[in-house]
Amino acid sequence: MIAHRVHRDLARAISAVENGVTDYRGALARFTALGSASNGTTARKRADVIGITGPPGAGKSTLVDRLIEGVRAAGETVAVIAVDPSSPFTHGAVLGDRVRMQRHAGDPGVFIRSMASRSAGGGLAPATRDAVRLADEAGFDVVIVETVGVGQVELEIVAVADVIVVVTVPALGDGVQAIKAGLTEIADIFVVNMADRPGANASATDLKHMVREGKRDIPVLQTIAQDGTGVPELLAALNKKRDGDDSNAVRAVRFEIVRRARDEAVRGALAALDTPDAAAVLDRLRDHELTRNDAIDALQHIFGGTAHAH
Ligand SMILES: Nc1nc2c(ncn2[C@@H]2O[C@H](COP(=O)(O)OP(=O)(O)O)[C@@H](O)[C@H]2O)c(=O)[nH]1
Ligand SMILES: [Mg+2]
Repeated sequence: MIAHRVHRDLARAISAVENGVTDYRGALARFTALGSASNGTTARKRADVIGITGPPGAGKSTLVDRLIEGVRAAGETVAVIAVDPSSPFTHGAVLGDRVRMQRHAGDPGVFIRSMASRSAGGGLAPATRDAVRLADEAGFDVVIVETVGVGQVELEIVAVADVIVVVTVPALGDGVQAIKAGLTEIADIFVVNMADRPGANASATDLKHMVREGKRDIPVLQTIAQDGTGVPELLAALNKKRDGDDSNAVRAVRFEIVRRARDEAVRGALAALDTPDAAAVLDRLRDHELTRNDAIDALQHIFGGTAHAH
């Protein structure tokens, strides 16, 4: 069980990282209940982080609610971080998530937190990763991260999750196509939710065919999140992945290294754009002395020079 003060400190620590007041380490130092929860004499097992991603409305939150139930029934504690990529000012879906999982409020073995994803490009905000680590420090056995799968977001879940469940729904039409565009690389388990709707078998069969073309063995399951049908099978598949080898760690580290390189390159480009040389090119662009392509070529030249100078 997780002590009340740990819940309180975890909530405060996540707010602090979300608001940019501090980072993960700073939060640990400030909210000491988190550290003391995990700084026992014996080495503590890290939390298993389960990523749940898929299109809006696929039933992810409903499914997470069922998973909470299953994890608790097995005697484990669980923290849920629900990331909503919509505007931080319109907490609509975030509120919806809270309502859906509300029945677990009051259970000290369950922590639920919604976060707005504010990073540019709709990616998982760095605060999300910090929140996951803080929930781990707080001593939860399982951390579930729900993200709306849009473009980069479902890829970024790779960096935080040990197991990734991609949730889809029957007969999305081009849904399977969209999934083909990269999701087979990140999915450890496919779920066709809303199996009470027509087309579920066909969708599952499509996915199974697709999986067979790839190298990895990805189970394809059907669920009805609303009544819990198929959830025991999903829990079993999750437990099997949790007990398996840590191949996802390799993937996560690769992803993180590439991400850092990309961030570094972006910082470099922004700095180069701030130089007087670049400003002069942009002035000439504004004054119609250069075309856009000319300006881009000129700036590339400057960036190349900057890169060599370093
Ligand atoms: N028919 C049906 N509806 C479902 C199922 N699972 C969830 N829903 C409903 O679908 C809507 C969206 O669910 P939600 O969990 O918020 O989806 P999310 O946006 O992916 O988190 C809600 O009204 C749910 O009650 C299901 O298996 N079958
Ligand atoms: Mg949701």
